[in-house]
Amino acid sequence: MKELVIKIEGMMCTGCENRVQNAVKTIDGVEGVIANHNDGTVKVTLNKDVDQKVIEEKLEDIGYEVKR
Ligand SMILES: [Cu+2]
Repeated sequence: MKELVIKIEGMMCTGCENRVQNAVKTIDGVEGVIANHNDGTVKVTLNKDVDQKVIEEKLEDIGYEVKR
């Protein structure tokens, strides 16, 4: 089990957290997602190898800026 922590800009409320969580959960290999709008983190637990870029692109697709 691998965990990634990605920082993004633009989450303002728990609605955003849910939106992020639901979007990232659709990616194959993602076991769980916890988004926190207070610190802008998205913690992703993986059950197989997933390129971090795939997750970052998904976050950008739904309108958040990934901090690299
Ligand atoms: Cu929001």
